[in-house]
Amino acid sequence: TGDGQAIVIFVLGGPGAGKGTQCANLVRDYGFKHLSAGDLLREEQDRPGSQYGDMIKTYIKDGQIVPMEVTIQLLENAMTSTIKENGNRKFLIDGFPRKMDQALAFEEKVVPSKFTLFFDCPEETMRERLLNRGKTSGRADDNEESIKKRFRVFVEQSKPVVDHFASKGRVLAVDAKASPSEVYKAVQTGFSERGI
Ligand code: UP5
Ligand code: MG
Repeated sequence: TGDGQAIVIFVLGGPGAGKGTQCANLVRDYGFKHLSAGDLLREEQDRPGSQYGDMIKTYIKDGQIVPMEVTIQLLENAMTSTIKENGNRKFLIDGFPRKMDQALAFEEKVVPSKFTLFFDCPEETMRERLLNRGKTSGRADDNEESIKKRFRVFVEQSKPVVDHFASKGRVLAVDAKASPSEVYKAVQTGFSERGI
């Protein structure tokens, strides 16, 4: 694919843990390209003529995980065009992999990740953040019902991915309850400990 030399950090954490917020800081200070799987799916959903639009819409509203072929293809396309356009090979892949099969497929077919940055946050805190954001976000899944489903999918399917990587010593876990700037400080400390 030509993405073989890319440096990939997976950014995981429950819905509303602050993945997107912290990725923006890392883009500013470290020159990463931020690829949010959720954002890419929402863009594909809205792309005129997309054969996946309706499917993606249904999955997102239900908090379910879109079949991995679609998401991996969107990520690979975005990586390839970033590398081609500006030579940047440093990627934060946010909100992916969300399921064990996705983790294995991506690391085998695209590129192994350097490590996973995990934002650890209690559900109650995430819930408050999402309901608050839902007042203005326009996101179809920022409502009580969808949030409940997203939490369940995270616990049952996505957290096991984090646990798997952690068992191999491949996770930088950060407490995500504090203010954005305090969380970011912990991220920076962890990055410098890893030579980044
Ligand atoms: N906020 C952030 N940090 C804060 C802090 N420290 N203190 C106080 N407030 C804080 O933050 C959420 C809100 O909290 C914001 O208002 C922010 O200001 C505030 P954000 O940074 O957006 O959190 P994030 O973790 O990015 O939350 P997000 O809602 O994006 O997480 P999800 O994982 O639920 O969403 P995502 O877009 O990744 O996925 C959506 C759906 O897409 C999934 O449910 C699934 O259906 C589908 N999907 C797939 O199928 N496959 C994939 O691979 C990826 C997604
Ligand atoms: Mg996000």
